[in-house]
Amino acid sequence: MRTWPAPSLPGLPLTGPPVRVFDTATRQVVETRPEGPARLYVCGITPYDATHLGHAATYVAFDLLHRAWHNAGHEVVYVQNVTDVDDPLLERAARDGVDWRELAERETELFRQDMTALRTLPPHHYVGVVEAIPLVVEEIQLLEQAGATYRLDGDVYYSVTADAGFGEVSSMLRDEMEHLFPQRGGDPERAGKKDPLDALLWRAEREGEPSWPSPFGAGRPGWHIECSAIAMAHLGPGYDVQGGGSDLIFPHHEMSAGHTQATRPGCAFAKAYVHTGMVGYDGEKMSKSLGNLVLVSRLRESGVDPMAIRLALLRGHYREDREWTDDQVTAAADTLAQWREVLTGLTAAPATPTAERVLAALADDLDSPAALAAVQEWVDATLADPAEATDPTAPALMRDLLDAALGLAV
Ligand code: 5CA
Ligand code: ZN
Repeated sequence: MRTWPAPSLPGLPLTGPPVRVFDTATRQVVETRPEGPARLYVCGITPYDATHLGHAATYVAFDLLHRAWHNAGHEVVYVQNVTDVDDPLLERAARDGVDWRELAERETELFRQDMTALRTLPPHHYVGVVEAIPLVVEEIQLLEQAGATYRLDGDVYYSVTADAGFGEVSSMLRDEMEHLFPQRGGDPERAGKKDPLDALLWRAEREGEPSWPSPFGAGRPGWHIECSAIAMAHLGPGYDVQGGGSDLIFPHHEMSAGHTQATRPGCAFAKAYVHTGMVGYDGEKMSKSLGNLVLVSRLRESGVDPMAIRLALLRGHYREDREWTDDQVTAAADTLAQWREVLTGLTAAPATPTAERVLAALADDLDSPAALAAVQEWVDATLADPAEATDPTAPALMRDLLDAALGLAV
Protein backbone atom coordinates (compact mmCIF):
# COMPACT_ATOMS: atom_id res chain seq x y z
CA MET A 1 0.00 0.00 0.00
CA ARG A 2 0.98 3.58 -0.43
CA THR A 3 2.39 4.96 2.80
CA TRP A 4 2.53 8.63 3.78
CA PRO A 5 5.28 11.22 3.14
CA ALA A 6 8.19 11.29 5.58
CA PRO A 7 8.69 14.48 7.57
CA SER A 8 12.19 15.93 7.53
CA LEU A 9 14.40 14.41 10.22
CA PRO A 10 17.27 16.66 11.33
CA GLY A 11 20.59 15.06 12.24
CA LEU A 12 21.85 15.74 15.77
CA PRO A 13 25.40 16.45 16.88
CA LEU A 14 25.06 13.86 19.67
CA THR A 15 24.03 10.20 19.80
CA GLY A 16 21.38 8.79 22.11
CA PRO A 17 22.00 5.85 24.46
CA PRO A 18 20.81 2.27 23.77
CA VAL A 19 17.02 2.09 23.84
CA ARG A 20 15.16 0.27 26.62
CA VAL A 21 11.47 -0.62 26.56
CA PHE A 22 9.02 -2.39 28.85
CA ASP A 23 8.43 -5.89 27.49
CA THR A 24 4.99 -7.26 28.31
CA ALA A 25 6.15 -10.88 28.00
CA THR A 26 8.93 -10.68 30.59
CA ARG A 27 7.26 -7.85 32.52
CA GLN A 28 10.43 -5.80 32.76
CA VAL A 29 12.29 -3.02 31.04
CA VAL A 30 14.72 -4.60 28.60
CA GLU A 31 17.47 -3.15 26.43
CA THR A 32 16.81 -3.55 22.72
CA ARG A 33 19.87 -4.94 20.93
CA PRO A 34 19.20 -4.71 17.20
CA GLU A 35 21.38 -6.94 15.07
CA GLY A 36 21.53 -5.09 11.79
CA PRO A 37 18.61 -2.72 11.33
CA ALA A 38 16.17 -2.39 14.23
CA ARG A 39 12.99 -4.19 13.18
CA LEU A 40 9.62 -2.83 14.31
CA TYR A 41 6.10 -4.08 13.61
CA VAL A 42 3.13 -2.06 14.85
CA CYS A 43 -0.43 -3.24 14.41
CA GLY A 44 -2.24 -0.82 12.13
CA ILE A 45 -5.82 0.37 11.93
CA THR A 46 -8.98 -1.38 10.95
CA PRO A 47 -10.17 1.37 8.61
CA TYR A 48 -13.88 1.60 9.26
CA ASP A 49 -13.83 4.92 11.09
CA ALA A 50 -11.49 7.88 11.39
CA THR A 51 -8.35 8.10 13.53
CA HIS A 52 -9.16 9.00 17.12
CA LEU A 53 -6.78 10.25 19.79
CA GLY A 54 -6.32 6.73 21.19
CA HIS A 55 -4.94 5.53 17.86
CA ALA A 56 -2.87 8.68 17.56
CA ALA A 57 -1.37 8.18 21.05
CA THR A 58 -0.36 4.64 20.14
CA TYR A 59 1.28 5.54 16.80
CA VAL A 60 3.01 8.59 18.32
CA ALA A 61 4.42 6.33 21.07
CA PHE A 62 5.95 3.94 18.53
CA ASP A 63 7.16 6.93 16.56
CA LEU A 64 9.20 7.84 19.65
CA LEU A 65 10.75 4.39 19.54
CA HIS A 66 11.52 4.75 15.84
CA ARG A 67 13.18 8.12 16.53
CA ALA A 68 15.05 6.89 19.62
CA TRP A 69 16.57 4.05 17.59
CA HIS A 70 17.43 6.46 14.79
CA ASN A 71 19.07 8.88 17.24
CA ALA A 72 21.02 5.97 18.77
CA GLY A 73 22.52 5.36 15.33
CA HIS A 74 20.38 2.45 14.12
CA GLU A 75 18.83 2.00 10.78
CA VAL A 76 15.15 1.08 11.29
CA VAL A 77 12.82 -1.15 9.28
CA TYR A 78 9.25 -0.38 10.27
CA VAL A 79 6.24 -2.42 9.15
CA GLN A 80 2.59 -1.61 9.76
CA ASN A 81 -0.49 -3.44 8.50
CA VAL A 82 -3.98 -2.29 7.60
CA THR A 83 -6.80 -4.67 8.49
CA ASP A 84 -8.66 -3.81 5.31
CA VAL A 85 -10.92 -6.84 5.39
CA ASP A 86 -12.49 -8.02 8.67
CA ASP A 87 -15.87 -8.32 10.35
CA PRO A 88 -16.17 -4.79 11.82
CA LEU A 89 -15.25 -3.21 8.48
CA LEU A 90 -17.72 -5.36 6.52
CA GLU A 91 -20.46 -4.71 9.09
CA ARG A 92 -19.94 -0.94 8.96
CA ALA A 93 -19.91 -0.95 5.15
CA ALA A 94 -23.16 -2.95 5.10
CA ARG A 95 -24.76 -0.66 7.71
CA ASP A 96 -23.87 2.47 5.73
CA GLY A 97 -24.58 0.96 2.32
CA VAL A 98 -21.08 1.63 1.01
CA ASP A 99 -18.63 -0.67 -0.73
CA TRP A 100 -16.22 -2.09 1.89
CA ARG A 101 -13.24 -1.31 -0.35
CA GLU A 102 -14.27 2.33 -0.66
CA LEU A 103 -14.78 2.63 3.07
CA ALA A 104 -11.36 1.10 3.76
CA GLU A 105 -9.59 3.31 1.24
CA ARG A 106 -11.33 6.46 2.45
CA GLU A 107 -10.47 5.87 6.11
CA THR A 108 -6.93 4.71 5.33
CA GLU A 109 -6.37 7.91 3.36
CA LEU A 110 -7.65 10.00 6.27
CA PHE A 111 -5.30 8.08 8.57
CA ARG A 112 -2.36 8.86 6.27
CA GLN A 113 -3.27 12.55 6.42
CA ASP A 114 -3.58 12.47 10.21
CA MET A 115 -0.23 10.68 10.57
CA THR A 116 1.40 13.19 8.21
CA ALA A 117 0.00 16.12 10.18
CA LEU A 118 1.26 14.57 13.44
CA ARG A 119 4.73 14.08 11.92
CA THR A 120 4.92 10.35 12.56
CA LEU A 121 7.62 8.70 10.48
CA PRO A 122 5.97 6.43 7.92
CA PRO A 123 6.44 2.67 7.89
CA HIS A 124 8.79 1.30 5.23
CA HIS A 125 6.27 -1.37 4.41
CA TYR A 126 2.61 -0.42 4.75
CA VAL A 127 0.72 -3.59 3.99
CA GLY A 128 -3.00 -4.19 3.60
CA VAL A 129 -4.42 -7.64 4.30
CA VAL A 130 -6.08 -7.80 0.89
CA GLU A 131 -2.72 -7.44 -0.83
CA ALA A 132 -1.14 -9.89 1.64
CA ILE A 133 -3.55 -12.78 1.04
CA PRO A 134 -0.93 -14.96 -0.70
CA LEU A 135 1.34 -14.48 2.35
CA VAL A 136 -1.49 -15.42 4.69
CA VAL A 137 -2.28 -18.55 2.66
CA GLU A 138 1.38 -19.62 2.75
CA GLU A 139 1.53 -19.11 6.51
CA ILE A 140 -1.63 -21.19 7.04
CA GLN A 141 -0.10 -23.93 4.88
CA LEU A 142 2.98 -23.94 7.13
CA LEU A 143 0.68 -24.30 10.13
CA GLU A 144 -1.14 -27.17 8.43
CA GLN A 145 2.16 -28.92 7.76
CA ALA A 146 3.10 -28.44 11.41
CA GLY A 147 -0.15 -30.17 12.44
CA ALA A 148 -1.38 -27.01 14.15
CA THR A 149 -4.73 -26.66 12.35
CA TYR A 150 -8.07 -28.40 11.94
CA ARG A 151 -11.14 -27.89 9.78
CA LEU A 152 -14.59 -27.06 11.06
CA ASP A 153 -17.44 -26.76 8.53
CA GLY A 154 -15.08 -25.40 5.89
CA ASP A 155 -13.30 -22.97 8.23
CA VAL A 156 -9.71 -23.52 9.33
CA TYR A 157 -8.79 -23.18 13.01
CA TYR A 158 -5.51 -22.90 14.85
CA SER A 159 -4.96 -25.19 17.83
CA VAL A 160 -3.59 -23.19 20.72
CA THR A 161 -1.91 -26.33 22.05
CA ALA A 162 0.42 -26.30 19.00
CA ASP A 163 2.70 -23.64 20.49
CA ALA A 164 4.39 -24.86 23.67
CA GLY A 165 4.83 -21.21 24.59
CA PHE A 166 1.13 -20.34 24.46
CA GLY A 167 0.47 -17.76 27.18
CA GLU A 168 3.99 -16.37 27.30
CA VAL A 169 3.17 -13.01 25.71
CA SER A 170 0.25 -12.12 27.97
CA SER A 171 1.10 -14.24 31.05
CA MET A 172 -2.65 -14.43 31.53
CA LEU A 173 -4.39 -17.16 33.42
CA ARG A 174 -6.85 -19.28 31.50
CA ASP A 175 -9.83 -17.57 33.22
CA GLU A 176 -8.75 -14.16 32.09
CA MET A 177 -8.13 -15.40 28.55
CA GLU A 178 -11.60 -16.92 28.42
CA HIS A 179 -13.10 -13.69 29.68
CA LEU A 180 -11.34 -11.50 27.08
CA PHE A 181 -11.51 -13.81 24.06
CA PRO A 182 -15.20 -13.27 23.16
CA GLN A 183 -14.91 -9.50 23.75
CA ARG A 184 -12.07 -9.26 21.23
CA GLY A 185 -13.31 -11.13 18.22
CA GLY A 186 -13.05 -14.73 19.51
CA ASP A 187 -15.76 -17.39 19.30
CA PRO A 188 -15.33 -19.66 22.36
CA GLU A 189 -18.89 -20.94 22.14
CA ARG A 190 -18.65 -22.37 18.66
CA ALA A 191 -19.59 -26.04 18.69
CA GLY A 192 -16.95 -28.48 17.48
CA LYS A 193 -13.88 -26.50 18.52
CA LYS A 194 -11.16 -28.56 20.17
CA ASP A 195 -10.35 -25.78 22.62
CA PRO A 196 -12.63 -22.75 23.14
CA LEU A 197 -9.60 -20.47 22.66
CA ASP A 198 -8.62 -21.87 19.24
CA ALA A 199 -8.42 -19.02 16.75
CA LEU A 200 -9.91 -18.74 13.28
CA LEU A 201 -7.29 -18.77 10.50
CA TRP A 202 -9.48 -18.90 7.40
CA ARG A 203 -13.20 -18.24 7.18
CA ALA A 204 -15.03 -20.06 4.40
CA GLU A 205 -16.85 -17.86 1.90
CA ARG A 206 -20.16 -16.45 3.15
CA GLU A 207 -23.05 -15.05 1.16
CA GLY A 208 -22.48 -11.41 0.27
CA GLU A 209 -18.95 -11.25 1.66
CA PRO A 210 -15.66 -10.93 -0.21
CA SER A 211 -13.61 -14.09 -0.64
CA TRP A 212 -10.43 -15.27 -2.30
CA PRO A 213 -9.55 -18.71 -3.69
CA SER A 214 -7.19 -20.80 -1.59
CA PRO A 215 -6.12 -24.42 -1.08
CA PHE A 216 -8.59 -24.48 1.86
CA GLY A 217 -11.45 -23.30 -0.36
CA ALA A 218 -12.70 -19.81 -1.10
CA GLY A 219 -12.72 -17.56 1.95
CA ARG A 220 -10.92 -14.81 3.79
CA PRO A 221 -8.27 -14.57 6.52
CA GLY A 222 -8.94 -14.60 10.25
CA TRP A 223 -7.48 -11.68 12.17
CA HIS A 224 -4.29 -12.77 13.97
CA ILE A 225 -2.72 -14.63 11.05
CA GLU A 226 -2.46 -11.42 9.02
CA CYS A 227 0.05 -9.92 11.45
CA SER A 228 2.07 -13.15 11.68
CA ALA A 229 2.25 -13.42 7.90
CA ILE A 230 3.07 -9.75 7.22
CA ALA A 231 5.67 -9.59 10.00
CA MET A 232 7.39 -12.77 8.84
CA ALA A 233 7.44 -11.71 5.19
CA HIS A 234 8.88 -8.25 5.85
CA LEU A 235 10.89 -8.68 9.07
CA GLY A 236 11.46 -12.37 9.83
CA PRO A 237 11.43 -14.18 13.17
CA GLY A 238 12.99 -12.65 16.26
CA TYR A 239 12.43 -9.08 15.11
CA ASP A 240 13.00 -6.45 17.76
CA VAL A 241 9.62 -5.06 18.80
CA GLN A 242 5.99 -6.02 18.24
CA GLY A 243 3.81 -3.07 19.19
CA GLY A 244 0.21 -2.08 19.70
CA GLY A 245 -2.27 -0.96 22.33
CA SER A 246 -2.78 -3.00 25.51
CA ASP A 247 -6.12 -4.18 24.12
CA LEU A 248 -4.09 -6.30 21.67
CA ILE A 249 -2.08 -8.25 24.27
CA PHE A 250 -4.63 -11.04 24.30
CA PRO A 251 -5.69 -12.67 22.11
CA HIS A 252 -4.14 -10.78 19.19
CA HIS A 253 -0.45 -10.70 20.06
CA GLU A 254 -0.55 -14.00 21.90
CA MET A 255 -2.02 -15.66 18.80
CA SER A 256 0.15 -13.88 16.22
CA ALA A 257 3.22 -15.00 18.17
CA GLY A 258 1.82 -18.51 18.63
CA HIS A 259 1.06 -18.92 14.90
CA THR A 260 4.65 -18.10 14.04
CA GLN A 261 6.27 -20.07 16.84
CA ALA A 262 4.29 -23.21 15.98
CA THR A 263 5.86 -23.27 12.51
CA ARG A 264 9.36 -22.16 13.51
CA PRO A 265 10.21 -24.07 16.67
CA GLY A 266 12.88 -22.41 18.75
CA CYS A 267 12.28 -19.00 17.15
CA ALA A 268 10.53 -16.24 19.05
CA PHE A 269 8.07 -14.16 17.02
CA ALA A 270 9.53 -10.94 18.45
CA LYS A 271 12.20 -10.14 21.02
CA ALA A 272 9.97 -7.73 22.93
CA TYR A 273 6.24 -6.93 23.03
CA VAL A 274 5.49 -3.31 23.78
CA HIS A 275 2.01 -2.05 24.64
CA THR A 276 0.52 1.39 25.02
CA GLY A 277 -2.09 2.30 27.62
CA MET A 278 -5.64 3.09 26.57
CA VAL A 279 -6.80 6.66 26.08
CA GLY A 280 -10.24 7.21 27.53
CA TYR A 281 -12.85 9.90 27.03
CA ASP A 282 -15.87 10.51 29.23
CA GLY A 283 -14.81 7.67 31.50
CA GLU A 284 -14.59 4.91 28.88
CA LYS A 285 -11.90 3.59 26.54
CA MET A 286 -12.11 5.68 23.37
CA SER A 287 -13.32 3.21 20.77
CA LYS A 288 -15.00 3.06 17.41
CA SER A 289 -17.54 0.59 18.74
CA LEU A 290 -18.51 2.80 21.72
CA GLY A 291 -18.50 5.90 19.54
CA ASN A 292 -16.95 8.21 22.21
CA LEU A 293 -14.39 9.53 19.80
CA VAL A 294 -12.29 12.64 19.56
CA LEU A 295 -11.08 12.53 15.97
CA VAL A 296 -7.72 13.91 14.95
CA SER A 297 -9.17 15.05 11.62
CA ARG A 298 -11.98 16.93 13.34
CA LEU A 299 -9.58 18.74 15.65
CA ARG A 300 -7.46 19.66 12.65
CA GLU A 301 -10.49 20.93 10.74
CA SER A 302 -11.42 23.10 13.68
CA GLY A 303 -8.04 24.82 13.35
CA VAL A 304 -6.11 23.05 16.12
CA ASP A 305 -2.35 22.97 15.43
CA PRO A 306 -1.40 19.29 14.96
CA MET A 307 1.77 19.96 16.96
CA ALA A 308 -0.43 20.92 19.93
CA ILE A 309 -2.24 17.57 19.57
CA ARG A 310 1.10 15.78 19.47
CA LEU A 311 2.47 17.68 22.47
CA ALA A 312 -0.72 17.00 24.46
CA LEU A 313 -0.34 13.27 23.74
CA LEU A 314 3.36 13.28 24.65
CA ARG A 315 2.56 14.73 28.07
CA GLY A 316 1.27 11.34 29.17
CA HIS A 317 3.53 8.30 29.54
CA TYR A 318 2.72 5.84 26.77
CA ARG A 319 2.15 2.95 29.16
CA GLU A 320 -0.39 4.70 31.37
CA ASP A 321 -4.09 4.50 30.71
CA ARG A 322 -5.20 8.10 30.55
CA GLU A 323 -8.19 10.31 30.09
CA TRP A 324 -8.37 12.89 27.32
CA THR A 325 -9.92 16.20 28.29
CA ASP A 326 -10.59 18.98 25.82
CA ASP A 327 -8.48 21.51 27.73
CA GLN A 328 -5.29 19.48 27.16
CA VAL A 329 -4.90 20.71 23.63
CA THR A 330 -5.38 24.36 24.61
CA ALA A 331 -2.76 24.02 27.33
CA ALA A 332 -0.36 22.41 24.85
CA ALA A 333 -0.94 25.24 22.36
CA ASP A 334 -0.03 27.78 25.08
CA THR A 335 3.18 25.90 25.83
CA LEU A 336 4.10 25.77 22.14
CA ALA A 337 3.57 29.52 21.86
CA GLN A 338 5.98 30.05 24.76
CA TRP A 339 8.58 27.70 23.28
CA ARG A 340 8.32 29.29 19.85
CA GLU A 341 9.06 32.68 21.32
CA VAL A 342 12.16 31.40 23.08
CA LEU A 343 13.35 29.53 19.99
CA THR A 344 13.15 32.61 17.80
CA GLY A 345 15.68 34.36 20.08
CA LEU A 346 19.22 34.82 18.76
CA THR A 347 20.71 33.27 21.88
CA ALA A 348 19.52 31.00 24.71
CA ALA A 349 20.78 28.95 27.65
CA PRO A 350 23.31 26.26 26.64
CA ALA A 351 21.32 23.34 25.24
CA THR A 352 23.70 20.37 25.06
CA PRO A 353 23.00 19.11 28.61
CA THR A 354 19.26 19.37 27.89
CA ALA A 355 19.67 17.47 24.64
CA GLU A 356 21.51 14.70 26.51
CA ARG A 357 18.71 14.53 29.09
CA VAL A 358 16.01 14.41 26.46
CA LEU A 359 17.66 11.59 24.51
CA ALA A 360 18.33 9.67 27.73
CA ALA A 361 14.71 10.02 28.90
CA LEU A 362 13.35 8.79 25.58
CA ALA A 363 15.78 5.87 25.48
CA ASP A 364 14.57 4.95 28.98
CA ASP A 365 11.25 3.34 28.02
CA LEU A 366 10.12 6.34 25.95
CA ASP A 367 9.71 8.64 28.94
CA SER A 368 8.24 11.60 27.09
CA PRO A 369 7.00 13.41 30.26
CA ALA A 370 10.59 13.47 31.57
CA ALA A 371 11.89 14.63 28.18
CA LEU A 372 9.34 17.47 28.08
CA ALA A 373 10.20 18.46 31.66
CA ALA A 374 13.85 18.83 30.61
CA VAL A 375 12.82 21.05 27.69
CA GLN A 376 10.64 23.18 29.93
CA GLU A 377 13.51 23.67 32.41
CA TRP A 378 15.69 24.92 29.57
CA VAL A 379 12.94 27.31 28.41
CA ASP A 380 12.45 28.56 31.96
CA ALA A 381 16.20 29.04 32.45
CA THR A 382 16.44 31.02 29.22
CA LEU A 383 13.56 33.27 30.19
CA ALA A 384 14.64 33.70 33.81
CA ASP A 385 18.26 34.71 33.38
CA PRO A 386 19.38 36.72 30.34
CA ALA A 387 22.99 36.56 31.57
CA GLU A 388 22.92 32.76 31.18
CA ALA A 389 21.06 32.85 27.90
CA THR A 390 23.97 33.87 25.70
CA ASP A 391 24.64 30.72 23.68
CA PRO A 392 24.07 31.52 19.98
CA THR A 393 23.99 27.82 18.95
CA ALA A 394 21.35 26.81 21.50
CA PRO A 395 18.10 27.80 19.71
CA ALA A 396 19.00 25.81 16.57
CA LEU A 397 20.10 22.77 18.56
CA MET A 398 16.87 22.80 20.58
CA ARG A 399 14.77 23.18 17.47
CA ASP A 400 16.50 20.18 15.86
CA LEU A 401 16.24 18.18 19.07
CA LEU A 402 12.50 18.81 19.46
CA ASP A 403 11.98 17.73 15.88
CA ALA A 404 14.32 14.72 15.75
CA ALA A 405 13.57 13.26 19.17
CA LEU A 406 9.96 14.26 19.83
CA GLY A 407 8.61 14.92 16.34
CA LEU A 408 7.66 18.48 17.33
CA ALA A 409 8.25 21.06 14.62
CA VAL A 410 8.25 24.21 16.68
N1 5CA B 1 -6.25 -3.67 12.98
C1 5CA B 1 -6.13 -4.09 14.34
C2 5CA B 1 -4.71 -4.47 14.68
S1 5CA B 1 -4.04 -5.69 13.62
C3 5CA B 1 -6.65 -3.01 15.29
O1 5CA B 1 -6.61 -3.24 16.49
N2 5CA B 1 -7.12 -1.91 14.73
S2 5CA B 1 -7.76 -0.68 15.56
O2 5CA B 1 -8.10 0.30 14.57
O3 5CA B 1 -8.80 -1.15 16.40
O4 5CA B 1 -6.65 -0.12 16.49
C4 5CA B 1 -5.46 0.42 15.95
C5 5CA B 1 -4.42 0.62 17.04
O5 5CA B 1 -4.85 1.60 17.98
C6 5CA B 1 -4.15 -0.66 17.85
O6 5CA B 1 -2.77 -0.74 18.17
C7 5CA B 1 -4.96 -0.45 19.11
O7 5CA B 1 -4.43 -1.15 20.21
C8 5CA B 1 -4.84 1.06 19.30
N3 5CA B 1 -5.97 1.65 20.05
C9 5CA B 1 -7.30 1.48 19.82
N4 5CA B 1 -8.03 2.18 20.72
C10 5CA B 1 -7.15 2.81 21.53
C11 5CA B 1 -7.27 3.70 22.66
N5 5CA B 1 -8.45 4.08 23.12
N6 5CA B 1 -6.13 4.15 23.25
C12 5CA B 1 -4.91 3.78 22.79
N7 5CA B 1 -4.72 2.95 21.73
C13 5CA B 1 -5.82 2.48 21.11
ZN1 ZN C 1 -2.19 -6.80 14.38
